[in-house]
Amino acid sequence: MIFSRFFRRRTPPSPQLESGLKRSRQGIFRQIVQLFERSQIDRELFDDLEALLIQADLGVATTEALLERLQERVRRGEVRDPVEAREALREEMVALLEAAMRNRRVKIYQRGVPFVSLVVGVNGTGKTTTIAKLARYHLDQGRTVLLVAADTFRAAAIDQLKAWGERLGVPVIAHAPGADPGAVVFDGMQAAHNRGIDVLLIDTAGRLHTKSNLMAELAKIRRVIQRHVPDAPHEVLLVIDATTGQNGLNQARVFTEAAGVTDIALTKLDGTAKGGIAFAIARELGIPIAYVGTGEKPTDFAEFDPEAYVDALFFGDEED
Ligand SMILES: Nc1nc2c(ncn2[C@@H]2O[C@H](COP(=O)(O)OP(=O)(O)OP(=O)(O)O)[C@@H](O)[C@H]2O)c(=O)[nH]1
Ligand SMILES: [Mg+2]
Repeated sequence: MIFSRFFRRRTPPSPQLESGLKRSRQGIFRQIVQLFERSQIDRELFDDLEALLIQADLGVATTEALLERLQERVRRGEVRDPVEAREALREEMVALLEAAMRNRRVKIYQRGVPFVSLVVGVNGTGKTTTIAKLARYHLDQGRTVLLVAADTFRAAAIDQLKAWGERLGVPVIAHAPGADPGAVVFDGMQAAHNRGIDVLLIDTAGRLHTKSNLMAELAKIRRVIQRHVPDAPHEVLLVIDATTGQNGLNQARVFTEAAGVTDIALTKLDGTAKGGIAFAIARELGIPIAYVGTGEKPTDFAEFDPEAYVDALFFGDEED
């Protein structure tokens, strides 16, 4: 793709991001890049761009907002040809992600004082896998980690977390299936305190059969956490499966009301060509994306960076 060379690439993406966004980059975003090979900016260009952005899962509202900004720059005479339009699109996409990043709470890790991360989300979105990735990430930063199996709904869920704990060499606090999640969290908080653990990662059940059930359970877990550490949880991480598209956004709204979500982990980006969902999340929820999941292994994970994300959508294949 010759035209991709015209982009100014400022942030080298991690190999995880580069391979994780491959499907998006080689699918819809390649077509977007190709749109700007035309000789002039016209109505058709904007119409085609609109269709592709919606197809990439940005959602109608976010697509309209982006096009509006772009058209405004054309009207003001800042953007005069397709190459400038493409660069402007890239800038506006980065700005959109950065706006949500401004709502980010600073994460302060203190040795021996547990940083409490509550991981929530719908069934199968990748909560437990993301916890394994986070454990790996914190271990790499030299922090001690404890996992808490507060998804007591299924025996397999507890076993899955224990298996990750063994593989990563990290202790896991678990009770029998069907136990009270609040009681498991209580033990987890106490263990973290007694052992001087730096990071506590709490796995929760994802079932959503009634919203009031979910709210009550998460509220109880929060109360138990706060009895030990009043300003915790320091992070309420909502895990969203990128392959579920706009549906994921609706789930996110429910969890945001129920759990006071502070950050998002966007998973399974490797399994979709619709990496545009990140923009819809950022604009419509205003919640920062903290991490992305790009595969099933603990290392298939990256801290979110708006520029690196946008750049990995637009280019990155050496063979192009
Ligand atoms: N390709 C890919 N698969 C992933 C990713 N994250 C998780 N998975 C897979 O998605 C499936 C579900 O992941 P889990 O971590 O068990 O999801 P969960 O949210 O804990 O599910 P429940 O406990 O049933 O609510 C597993 O097969 C994971 O290996 C990712 O980033 N990429
Ligand atoms: Mg799970």
